[in-house]
Amino acid sequence: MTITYADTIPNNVDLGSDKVLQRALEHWQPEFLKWWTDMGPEGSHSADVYLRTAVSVHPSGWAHFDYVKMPDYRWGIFLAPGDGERKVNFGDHKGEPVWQDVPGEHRANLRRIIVTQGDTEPASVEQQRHLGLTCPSLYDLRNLFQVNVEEGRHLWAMVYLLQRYFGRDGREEAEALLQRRSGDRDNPRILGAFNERTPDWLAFFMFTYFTDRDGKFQLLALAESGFDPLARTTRFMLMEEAHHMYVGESGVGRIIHRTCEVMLTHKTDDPTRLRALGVIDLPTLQRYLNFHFSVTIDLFGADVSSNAATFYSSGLKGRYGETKYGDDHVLRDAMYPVLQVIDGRIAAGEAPALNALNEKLRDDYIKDSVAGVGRWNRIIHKAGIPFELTVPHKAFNRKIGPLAGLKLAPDGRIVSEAEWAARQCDWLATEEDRAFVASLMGRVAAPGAYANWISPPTLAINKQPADFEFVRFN
Ligand code: BYC
Repeated sequence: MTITYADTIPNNVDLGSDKVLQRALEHWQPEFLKWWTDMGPEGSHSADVYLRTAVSVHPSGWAHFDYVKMPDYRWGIFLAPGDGERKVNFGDHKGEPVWQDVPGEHRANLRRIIVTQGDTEPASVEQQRHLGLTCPSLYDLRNLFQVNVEEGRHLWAMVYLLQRYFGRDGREEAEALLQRRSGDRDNPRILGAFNERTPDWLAFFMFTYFTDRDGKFQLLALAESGFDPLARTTRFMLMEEAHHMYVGESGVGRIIHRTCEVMLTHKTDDPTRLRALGVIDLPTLQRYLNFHFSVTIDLFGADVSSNAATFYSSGLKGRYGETKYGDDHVLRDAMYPVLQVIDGRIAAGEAPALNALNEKLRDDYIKDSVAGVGRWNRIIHKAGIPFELTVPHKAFNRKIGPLAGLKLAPDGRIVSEAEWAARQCDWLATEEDRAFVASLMGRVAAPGAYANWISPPTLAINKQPADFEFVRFN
């Protein structure tokens, strides 16, 4: 069978003219579809979903809405436009023209970065695959599916780079991306957070708020890359990532809104009563937040990392907003604050800025995360409720880097093993919290209907009303 990929895969990389790439994709696409059938959203394959499909990189083309069956979604390959003049703007190659091909000496590191990025995309689809069965509304179901197909497209974006620029190694890596499985004991996904479960919709909204935001910051750092195809690919991915974070922020915001409404109507802040009234109490939200925040900040890697220094010096991965810095963009003489553990206590320290680039990106990420938590707090304050959500201390519940394993309260106070054991249930979502949240999850799938524990959106998608039939079941 001849498949005309240039037609079925919307792209701006002239797929039709590259026979080697075409053959590689011919081999990979059926494997991808098999993976989607086995590991993609459960029970969704025959539904018509009102999806946004990117058909070109132009403003009029990347948000094309229509009903689509997800297995027929056109996973396109897009690079943001290049200007032909771009120079490497940091590291040892600063000032040289960007690379249109992979420099031999950086091949292994580039491959590793692309594979790590690529691995997160199918991982998140696997983590979310059962959620459709318990959607709180058709609007939310559609958003979940939108996120899922776009993560699939982001996998395509990384697989395109692997297959186009890394020959046989790239083809093997592309296959391995479909073989690892989130949470699998023998063949897990690469990074920790992508092996956690996303068992309920509160976890999904927290994940899309916090963990997709790691995506934003990592992609922004890769968008600075001296390897131009990677920079241009990630720049286009960022446009989709913004919607995923919006799903998370507005999802948590709508849960808070609904909880506050019930708190005011029933004049209570008692978690037990609120749970009996079928909404998620604010302390439970805080414990979920603490979990997702701490697991996500681990994704930035160790505070001091020679890998990070190498990625930067060799021009592969820059800083978030690299060109906005007024420094030398080489960082050989600069220092950066990091936390140290001395005699079991946390102390302020310093590390060479080059080695502390993971920490720098984590700090940028934390600032951005805190801003959205402030917007959630505005909903609570507007309701006149004296409660404030906060992000925990950055050393809280860490598993990666020198802070890993420290026993800390969310406010940063070092606690004894005994206090940790006794209070952990106040700080991190417990099995009982998760069981309660799971008990609320039931499928609400009539147009315009919303589960009791979440408010309808103030704005639906593509100017459609909140009672639009976002998903049609067949
Ligand atoms: N879990 O030197 P270090 C997204 C490993 S999210 C497990 O600090 P490095 C998305 C590390 O591999 C964005 N292992 O590492 C969001 C290394 O192993 P080896 C994804 C970890 O290389 C939602 C060792 O520990 N993109 O797009 O400086 C939905 C030493 O660590 C972890 C990227 O991450 C961990 N959390 O930094 C869908 C960008 N952290 O070599 C999608 C590409 C570290 O000793 N990746 N290790 O075997 C990178 O830039 C880097 O790989 C990292 C790690 C920043 C992740």
